[in-house]
Amino acid sequence: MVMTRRVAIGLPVLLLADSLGGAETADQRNARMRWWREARFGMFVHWGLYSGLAGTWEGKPVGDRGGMEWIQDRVKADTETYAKRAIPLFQPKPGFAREWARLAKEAGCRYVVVTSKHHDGFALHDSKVSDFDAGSVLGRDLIREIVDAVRAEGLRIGFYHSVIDWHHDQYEYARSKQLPHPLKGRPYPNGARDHAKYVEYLHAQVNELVSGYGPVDILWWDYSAQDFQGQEAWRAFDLMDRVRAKHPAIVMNNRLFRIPEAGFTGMGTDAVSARLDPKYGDFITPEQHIPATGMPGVDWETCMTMNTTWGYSEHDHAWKSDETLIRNLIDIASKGGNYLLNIGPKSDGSAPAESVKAMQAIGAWMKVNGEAVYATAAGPFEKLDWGRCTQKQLRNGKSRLYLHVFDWPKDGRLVVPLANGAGVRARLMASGKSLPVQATAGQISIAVGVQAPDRIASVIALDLDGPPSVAR
Ligand code: JFZ
Repeated sequence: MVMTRRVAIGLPVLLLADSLGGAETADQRNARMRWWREARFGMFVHWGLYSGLAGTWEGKPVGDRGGMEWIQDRVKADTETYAKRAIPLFQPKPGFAREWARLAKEAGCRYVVVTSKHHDGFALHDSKVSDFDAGSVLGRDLIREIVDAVRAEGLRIGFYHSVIDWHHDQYEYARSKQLPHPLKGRPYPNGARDHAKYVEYLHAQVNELVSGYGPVDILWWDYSAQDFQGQEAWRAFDLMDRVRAKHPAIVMNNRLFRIPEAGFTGMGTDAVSARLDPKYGDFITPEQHIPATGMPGVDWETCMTMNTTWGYSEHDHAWKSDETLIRNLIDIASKGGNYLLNIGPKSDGSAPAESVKAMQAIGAWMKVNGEAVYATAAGPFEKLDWGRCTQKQLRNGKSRLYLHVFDWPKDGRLVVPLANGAGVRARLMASGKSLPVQATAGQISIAVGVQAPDRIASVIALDLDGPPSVAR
């Protein structure tokens, strides 16, 4: 049978699409993406051999900014040297995964994406096609431990999987000028390489990850270059088909490719555009920044570190404040995107104290205001001086706006540029208290009092009898 680009999602009506060899319909895609869109908030985890090195090499800090998960490339070490230093330091404690899962749950995350393999090529699962993996080195299947813990908290699980692989002796790193490699510029130490053999290995390891761990909800690929990407570099379409054959409802990002049709305008973490043909993936991945106007018309997720490194570094103390992290979450949701916020656990799996504190602060805010983030859509206003807005459609044509107030009005009156505000009902999310509303031409004024309930962001719910009409 010819495998279509989209394997039917398994509902009878969807099998028709597959049997007709058709692509997934918009309704089918919306049904598959629904949980992800409603989730809005996930926890990213970067953890591997680099975590034990912690940004230190030969007793000296490699730096105090930037990704220390790249330490092997930053010190230009070959895999043998890197492994010899890093493996003895990588000592996952029992129960590390349960701590992660509980932290994600407490923070209000709905999914967890963990690095099954980063660029160094070390696999966290017990791989039968590699000896550079947790099974061979530790006698443990760390992915199994993580998947079980995440599911036990009722969260969705995703794998970040790097197609770049600095350890594999058939990976032809000279094929790209843009992709990094610790040996770049030097001849292959083992003579001629056959990249097709590496791609076979890549597919075999991905097949292990989508075959042995139950339902996988997200495949977070990373990353391609303009000069080496897609089917040529990774047999990308075959890889996506292989994954979808096992998990028809899985959600995948766009990073197997680096072309305009896949949402890329060049290299660099902000070289993204709101253009995505679903055959290249399901969502766009702005990294370390929030697109100023969101990415209308496509699914997107901003991934971000809490300091400046994805993998743990004992030298990076540039932690973002709770205010910044919570307002990022709100800003992203107000533009219709997801927030994938990273923790970089230490070599034993414990999360840095600063990360725990930040995730707990976010969780405390979400406990009160989560309704204003989960399952919301981008707000209708282009710009609000005092904060952000998310919205929901309610039954029988009614709608609800969530006003996230960052700067509380000193005069106690919050002005909203709503043209059809007559009869609107306002209440404070924190207390449920109703608030008086005056509607005049082209705006409403809500008597909110002079004391903000939350110094970071206070939410007011506005119920309308129809869709909002924004004053021009
Ligand atoms: C990639 C990884 O290199 C990084 O370590 C981390 O895992 C992040 C989430 O994903 O970051 C990138 C990807 C692409 C570019 C730069 C950093 N690029 O195209 O310049």
